[in-house]
Amino acid sequence: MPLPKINSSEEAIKLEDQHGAHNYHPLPAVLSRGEGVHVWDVEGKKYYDFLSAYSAVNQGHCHPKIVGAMHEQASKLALTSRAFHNDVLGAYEKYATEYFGFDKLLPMNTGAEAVETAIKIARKWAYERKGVKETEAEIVVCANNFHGRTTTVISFSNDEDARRNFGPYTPGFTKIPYNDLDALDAALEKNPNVAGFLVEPIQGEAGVFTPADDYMMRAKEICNKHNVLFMADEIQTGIARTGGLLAVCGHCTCEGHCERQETYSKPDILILGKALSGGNYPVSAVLADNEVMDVIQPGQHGSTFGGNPVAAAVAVAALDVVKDEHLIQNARRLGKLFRRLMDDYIRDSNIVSLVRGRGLLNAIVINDSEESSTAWDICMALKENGLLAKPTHGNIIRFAPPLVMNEEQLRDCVDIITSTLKQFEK
Ligand code: IF1
Repeated sequence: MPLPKINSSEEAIKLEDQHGAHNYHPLPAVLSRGEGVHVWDVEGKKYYDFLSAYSAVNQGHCHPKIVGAMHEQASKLALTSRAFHNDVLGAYEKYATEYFGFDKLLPMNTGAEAVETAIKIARKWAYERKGVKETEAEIVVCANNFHGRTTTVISFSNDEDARRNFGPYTPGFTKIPYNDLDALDAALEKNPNVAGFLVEPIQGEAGVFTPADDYMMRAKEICNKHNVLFMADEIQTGIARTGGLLAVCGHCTCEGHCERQETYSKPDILILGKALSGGNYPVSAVLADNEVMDVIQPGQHGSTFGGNPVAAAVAVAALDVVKDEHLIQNARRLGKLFRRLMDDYIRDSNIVSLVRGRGLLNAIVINDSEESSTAWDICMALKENGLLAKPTHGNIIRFAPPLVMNEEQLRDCVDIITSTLKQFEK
């Protein structure tokens, strides 16, 4: 039976409400088409997408090169499982490991699966390479982290909505304050059983918290000092989003891995997802060098779809687009322009207290309580004015457009945002 045609947004929302689990509270926009920086709803209204599916659609909606690669591979060979080889996976793994500068890649599907995989690798490395006693490995994480929604991952979350009533929780995690190097050093000094430090280079869901410029570099040094794996979750910050190939690349804007990276804090374990496929297909990956990745031997980890031919073909095309269209430079340049234009507005605003971020991952803090509906109301007004964004926590609105946006479009979006905010000035 073909998918029934949806004739109105209201009809679509009713169907979801009646037949779908209520695990989200979306803005009442029912999208039916996407192209580049724009999406259209069922009634044909056009919007700028200023969320990019939480930084998955960095390359723009339905990029022809990525969709073409997906269609071609899906029409030829979609899934073999890893019980057999296929003629795409190895080529993708070679391409991606050279692209990011690591020896090996372990392919998975969702971000949370990649985080779980990284946790398993770190623990196994601790037992088999560091000499930690079996079952006593500890992983240090940061307060206000977001690394996904599987049971182990929410075990170390402090977001009550994400965690409450999902116990019993997985042990083996120590929480420290974000952006606090002394706390990291103390935690690693105190516990010789620490396997890894799992951290977001910028805390996205927490409200786009950008740490001190040298936080990643010095955290890596502290991890090295204590023989602890530095595990970077770049699922949201990676792949050009923050104006570098990775957020841990610091100020380097090279369009791929380069050795000249005095500000590059190379992770021992790199975790990718979201924009690894440009938002066209669930593709995630864990990258590491041999001395870490080789703790995984046949039969010890995997997934039905992990490394499937379509995912491999899509990821290669998605990474090509990042280079072909110079998305790193564009994100850096337009991100600076966005924050400058927003700062010009904020100077005289009483509704916005600040704008923060790096590259095209930014957020504004609304001058109201976390419990107020102001941020939501502003996003509803933005929707009416043709721009889609959504609050993260309470009074913070994240702004993350596709990285293919041009300056004229960005200026148009800033005009929409500031004119909408003016409606809420007190
Ligand atoms: C939701 C936001 C939340 C992530 C980082 C791992 C994952 C994510 C740094 C897991 C996923 C998504 C999940 C989505 C909303 C969005 C999100 F931060 F991006 F806004 F929730 F915090 N590491 N982030 O950001 O990847 O399994 O989703 O592929 O769950 O509501 P995933």
